[in-house]
Amino acid sequence: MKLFYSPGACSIGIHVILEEIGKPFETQVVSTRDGSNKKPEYLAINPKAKVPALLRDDGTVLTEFPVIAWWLAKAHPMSNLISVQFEAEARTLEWMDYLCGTVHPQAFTRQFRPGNFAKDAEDEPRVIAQGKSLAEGYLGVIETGIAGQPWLLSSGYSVADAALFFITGWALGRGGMTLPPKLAAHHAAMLARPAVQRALKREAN
Ligand SMILES: N[C@@H](CCC(=O)N[C@@H](CS)C(=O)NCC(=O)O)C(=O)O
Repeated sequence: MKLFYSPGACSIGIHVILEEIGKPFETQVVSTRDGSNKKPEYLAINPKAKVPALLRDDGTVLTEFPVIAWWLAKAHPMSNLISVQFEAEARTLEWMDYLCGTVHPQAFTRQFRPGNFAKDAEDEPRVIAQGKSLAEGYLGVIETGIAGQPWLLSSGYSVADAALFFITGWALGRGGMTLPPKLAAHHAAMLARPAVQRALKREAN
């Protein structure tokens, strides 16, 4: 398998999941900062021009964070990255959809790429402020919904925690936010995991 990622992007969550699984995998940096994701070489791999993308051993490429995470967890059941209980699996997917489909684009893409939303350059500060305000609200929803102490789900650590990790990382880093207590504990617990440390180290190189 090969993961296409951009350092510091949401792809860190899939990077963490691959490290948790522990099977050998390759990585290729596709920087979204320098626009490498829009170059023909990468568009041939993922026409959506987004990271993460996962090249699987059968030569096919899977995209969309929640789907890659779900597929990796189901393909490696011994890693215990998603509950085998029907309801808990649904809750895992529910969290990943919220984190990747709402919190990521509405709160953080607004702040980091305001030009995607603004009418013109003068409108960008309004878009950033809107992103910050949405982020506060969304983090409040997650804080209230954390059931696992420190993990998101009472069923235990899962791929949804890897998705939350990129959100808390952005909130603390480029977002300049202070995390509420349960989210701060979640982030600290993630940082203590050897798989997370390995992924962060590779992305820093
Ligand atoms: N729906 C996609 C979104 C992925 C996404 O937006 N990735 C960002 C990095 S965090 C990206 O590739 N941005 C590049 C761009 O929009 O130019 C998913 O869940 O995987």
